[in-house]
Amino acid sequence: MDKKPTILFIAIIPPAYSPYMAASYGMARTFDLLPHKHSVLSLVAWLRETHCEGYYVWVDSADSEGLATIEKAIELSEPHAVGFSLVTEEMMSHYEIIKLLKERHPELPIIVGGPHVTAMPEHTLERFPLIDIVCVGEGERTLTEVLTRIAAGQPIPFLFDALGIALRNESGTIVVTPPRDKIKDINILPDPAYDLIYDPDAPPDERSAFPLVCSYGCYFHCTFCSVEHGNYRCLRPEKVVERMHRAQRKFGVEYFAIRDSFWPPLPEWLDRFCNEIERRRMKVKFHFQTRAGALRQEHFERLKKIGAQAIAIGVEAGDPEILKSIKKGITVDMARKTVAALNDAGIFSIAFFIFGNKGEHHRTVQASIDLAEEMNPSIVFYHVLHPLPGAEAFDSLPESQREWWMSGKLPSICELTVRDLDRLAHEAFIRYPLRWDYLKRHVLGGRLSPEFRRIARHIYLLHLRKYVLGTAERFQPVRGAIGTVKSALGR
Ligand code: B12
Ligand code: SF4
Repeated sequence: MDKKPTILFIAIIPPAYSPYMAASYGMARTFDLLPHKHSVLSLVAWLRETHCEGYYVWVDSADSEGLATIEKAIELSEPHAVGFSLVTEEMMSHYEIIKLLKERHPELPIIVGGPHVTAMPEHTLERFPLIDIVCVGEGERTLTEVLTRIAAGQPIPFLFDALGIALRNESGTIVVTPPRDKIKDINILPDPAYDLIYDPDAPPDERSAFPLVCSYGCYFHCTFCSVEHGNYRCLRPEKVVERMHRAQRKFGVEYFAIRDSFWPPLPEWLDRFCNEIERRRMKVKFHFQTRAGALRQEHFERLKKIGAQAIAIGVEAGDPEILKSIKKGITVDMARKTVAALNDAGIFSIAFFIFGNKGEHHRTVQASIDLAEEMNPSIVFYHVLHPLPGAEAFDSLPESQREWWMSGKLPSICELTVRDLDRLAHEAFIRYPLRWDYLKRHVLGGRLSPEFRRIARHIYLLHLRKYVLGTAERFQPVRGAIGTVKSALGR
């Protein structure tokens, strides 16, 4: 039998990768132990339904060991093409792999997709000459067509009539083809190919979260965000529960990382989701990010009962003017009410803020810090704005700064420098839990479960240690002694 059109996906996943509640917190639960790309799992599942095949290999870095692992995967899978799913910050590191690959396998076409290259298809082909095809936007149907035609022996320039890609034509000119229609009903998509990340020697336990995405697109227009705005579509809640059920039975998954930009799509959707979990008497654990103002305390109480562990919200800014200007569509008051409801329900609450949006200055940064402390979630993360290709914030950069991600020199779009923003974010982060209100709500009292109370205590103690060591370090005479203490503590 002829070999099916086959692609091998490659990713670099640094060993200590662990977002949000990072392993550096020394916690048993890191909330997202499997930072694998949902895109790869979705695409491979779709390929298998359309008479193609996909494999996935991930390595720690582009070193010789990583390369040997990739070589082995190529030997075993004999792909017709190699694929990469890329966000902006991965572009440069993954291009190192592409360079090494092309030296060894010049005949293998390199196909890339994901939010970064979707935002800059022409730039990708211009500045990264070893990339052959860019998939612009949703990849399922595009990849099936492109891969099938490549496997049938069509040279890449002949694919100029495939929709939703960018490529070089016969004369070497870069061509972006017309967009492909989106999949209208995403309920037709198969379950993600979880087998790609399932390791029978280390079956999932409650510390390993399997990713779950219930929606495509987004109907909001936040200026710092590069998702495709509009075209929001979601799975039926019963379909999602069915997927979770199958993943539990097939792979023993206990914990799901729901990775939608915001979840649930609507309160009524959530009711149906909860009903279905209860009807099936499923025992699951999960975390997700919701929007301020979307849910009330009774929702959180119900969610806690059916297994919600931690819930995050993107508050972004404490200054009402900044909040309005970034088009988040929420108010400070909505954020206050949501965090209060989460805390009252005893769910571990996480709030995200961004420092450095347009118009930011010392006073507005302070307003964010004040709001965070007033709301008093279980943990706060202050991020410095990255003006990402595809986001409105990126368009406000002068031409000369639009390749910042290639040099790694992050530009600022406000009057504070990135260095200032970094320092303010770091200091506020360390100080955040060091308050009596924090201790009272999350460590000594409140409704968190014993497990999460332990996590909050750990956060408190870790930050206290960092704060004390950091403060003492500023005094010249004790610097040496602090260095010794630090190395004794292993940090
Ligand atoms: C879940 C998620 C995460 C998860 C998992 C990340 C992951 N690697 O999958 C976590 C929490 C770990 C995470 C971390 C980060 N994320 Co994130 N994340 C998302 C989120 C909410 C959903 C992504 C998703 O799974 N979508 C569903 C899949 C099916 O869609 P998709 O990825 O777009 O893929 C489709 C197409 O793009 C295409 N496609 C994708 N790859 C390929 C490859 C080929 C060959 C082809 C043909 C097609 C194709 O086909 C797919 C199916 O249609 C998006 C926002 C969003 N709503 O999309 C942000 C988003 C992707 N993240 C973003 C960012 C910035 C980050 C971080 C850098 C944040 C940080 N500072 O730490 C890190 C980087 C981590 C990393 N190395 O990937 C940005 C990326 C912007 C950009 N210009 O690159 C986004 C778009 C949000 C934003 N702020 O704008 N993230
Ligand atoms: S940040 Fe805003 S635009 Fe981006 S996914 Fe979330 S709600 Fe949508």
